[in-house]
Amino acid sequence: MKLYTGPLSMFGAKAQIAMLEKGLAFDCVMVPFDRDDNYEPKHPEVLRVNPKRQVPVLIDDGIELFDSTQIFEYLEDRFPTPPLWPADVADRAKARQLELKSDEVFFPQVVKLFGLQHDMQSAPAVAACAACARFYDEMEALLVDRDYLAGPYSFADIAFYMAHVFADRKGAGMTEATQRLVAWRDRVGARAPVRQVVGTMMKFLANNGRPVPVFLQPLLLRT
Ligand SMILES: N[C@@H](CCC(=O)N[C@@H](CS)C(=O)NCC(=O)O)C(=O)O
Repeated sequence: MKLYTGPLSMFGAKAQIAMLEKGLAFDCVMVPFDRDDNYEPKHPEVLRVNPKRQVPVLIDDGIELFDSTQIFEYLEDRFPTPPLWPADVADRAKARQLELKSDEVFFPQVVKLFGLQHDMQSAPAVAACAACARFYDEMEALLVDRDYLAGPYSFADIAFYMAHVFADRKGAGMTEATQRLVAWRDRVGARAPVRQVVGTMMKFLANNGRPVPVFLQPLLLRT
């Protein structure tokens, strides 16, 4: 199996973590990268497989897929153990909604901040940070009776963990106001696949002279 991703790809990291959680052996191809939100030059395999010209792309024995969520679904169908969606149909539907909300409701607020780093006091930046804080409150409420967002550890946790790492990088991290969520962050962040993928990403940032979120700085000390 071959996974095409980028050194700072939030969506690629989702796929990478899931593949490691499932104990899969795969080659990880890092595509050329120039800035956070636009990679040039495009890798020819990415252009061939993905009309959206983005990573991640997964190639497995004739199956060629793009989009991290589609990759999650394929991984679960092809490698059901260990499961990363809840077994119960209703719980599974809720987990899928959470995963989608993380990518398509929360993360777009973070993307707004990419272009506003020079002016975090501006009205659009303040509004995006407030939207992130409201989302954190929503996730905090879910954790009142469980350790993970959808019950058992799932793709929903992987997606939101990665999205929130980028939110923190861009000035909209969670705070002590959401203590259960901070404990969730520590719980997810302690998993070996998460440490491996996020640790590599943080080292890439540090080696390029870019800031590393405070809560992830201990990962830089690992050999
Ligand atoms: N919905 C897609 C989003 C993929 C995406 O936005 N990929 C980014 C990297 S995180 C990308 O390739 N950006 C580079 C570009 O568009 O040039 C997914 O879940 O995979």
